[in-house]
Amino acid sequence: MNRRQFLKQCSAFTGTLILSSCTGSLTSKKKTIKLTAKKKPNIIVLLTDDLGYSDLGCFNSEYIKTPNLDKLAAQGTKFTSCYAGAPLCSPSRAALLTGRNPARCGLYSYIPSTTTGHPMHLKTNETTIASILKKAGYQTAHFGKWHLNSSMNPKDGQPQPNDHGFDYSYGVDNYSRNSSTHKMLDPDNIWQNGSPVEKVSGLPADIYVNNAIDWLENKRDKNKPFFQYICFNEPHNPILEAKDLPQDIMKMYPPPIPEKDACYFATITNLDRQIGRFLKKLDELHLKENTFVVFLSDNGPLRDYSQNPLRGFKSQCYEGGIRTPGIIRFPGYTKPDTKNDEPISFVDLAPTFCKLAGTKMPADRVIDGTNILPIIKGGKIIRDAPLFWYFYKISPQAALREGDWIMIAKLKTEIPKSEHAFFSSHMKYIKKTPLVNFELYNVKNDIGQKHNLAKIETKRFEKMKKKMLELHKEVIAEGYTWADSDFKNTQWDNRPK
Ligand SMILES: [Ca+2]
Repeated sequence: MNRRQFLKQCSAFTGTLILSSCTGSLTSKKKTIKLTAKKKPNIIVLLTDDLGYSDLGCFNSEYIKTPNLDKLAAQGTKFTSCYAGAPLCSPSRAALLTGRNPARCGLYSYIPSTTTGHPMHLKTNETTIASILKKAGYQTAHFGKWHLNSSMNPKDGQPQPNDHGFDYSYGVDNYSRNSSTHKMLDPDNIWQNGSPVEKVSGLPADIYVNNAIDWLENKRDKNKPFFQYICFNEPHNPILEAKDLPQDIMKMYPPPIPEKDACYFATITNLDRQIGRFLKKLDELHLKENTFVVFLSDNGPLRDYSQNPLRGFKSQCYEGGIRTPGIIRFPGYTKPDTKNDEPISFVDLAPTFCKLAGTKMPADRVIDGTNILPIIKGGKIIRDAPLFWYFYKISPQAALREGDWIMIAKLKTEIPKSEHAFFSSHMKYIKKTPLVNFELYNVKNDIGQKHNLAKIETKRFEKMKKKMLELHKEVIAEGYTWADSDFKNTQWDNRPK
């Protein structure tokens, strides 16, 4: 029985059974955790952009100073096998918000930036965790990079954060940018709840933390729980220039460190400083104890060395593209200064937040993630299906993790590199191209994926290959087909057919 048939069968039973079976939380029943807090916990996601696995002090960076995130890790748990939803921005964010493989949601690649009218977006028939939490009595607020549509102007007709369950939104479609200087400094493309905001002075991390603090202090109803989804632009390219960064931070990275590297390091240290300012405000507002905080990166880095000791980069399904630094602090659940190497993924967040809020994920669709509270508490779970990644653009295009093992595969042919954006003509390729060249790694012993054990672990290889092929077939069959008509009257029409 495949998972879709299973889902169909589930729907004959009661809601409780549907949820527990289809999200894999039957297993977690064995280790039931009762939420004893009278008040529903607040939930905060701190999401960075293209931050590498070794770009934080607490994740073994040789150079980059991140005292505030190191402190957060010391107060909670560092997750060393934490996976993004995809090796690229838009699909990864779709996975975080829906708990589903992004290909199921029709998010196959990044959404080209601002005013281009690219049609790909997160459709409103997807149910986000913000919508679910809102129904459960939460206030929901989004800050910063959205990247699930190509325009934050509601008149352009694409769903906005407000259409996906956020009561409040203050951010940008993709980059924060000043239209005159084309820099991230002093952006003039921020939208607030569907209306444009005048130019705002400063760096994006400072601006979004200012707004997130203002929301906490002045805009929310203090009697209700909240969900803050704070999405930073840093340290994504273009890297900020030395003169635009705080000078006291630049002085931490003097020559002979090359200026380009110094600016990258300083960008992350400033990001850390802003996150520290935000966390200090949580303390001052006495919110620390009943708040679940998770820190993540949406995908691996482009910059060499930032991925160490992993293989591969952003856009690839090797570990360097999908494994991210993960930190969770949730007093009473996480033990201070602990490290956890159990695999967890963006798709697990929505089911976990549902559990925290005492509510359920939608029962009418496949949810790929699982409630990971047992892991956060130091235990283990058995998943209903292995974690699976698929990103059609760059080889290798698929990964499947089961226990300590990860299988990698490539698509039989590749889309020409010149076709960087997603076009409707790619649909045929996405739907029809088979996976080939399977590789197998034990990432517990071989985190750098240097030793392909496909010809040694033959039984495991065949078993995992079968599961990967099944999952690939399933998510591709479910994913929306973007048609030529979706691209009509946009500047993306008349592209390669
Ligand atoms: Ca990214």
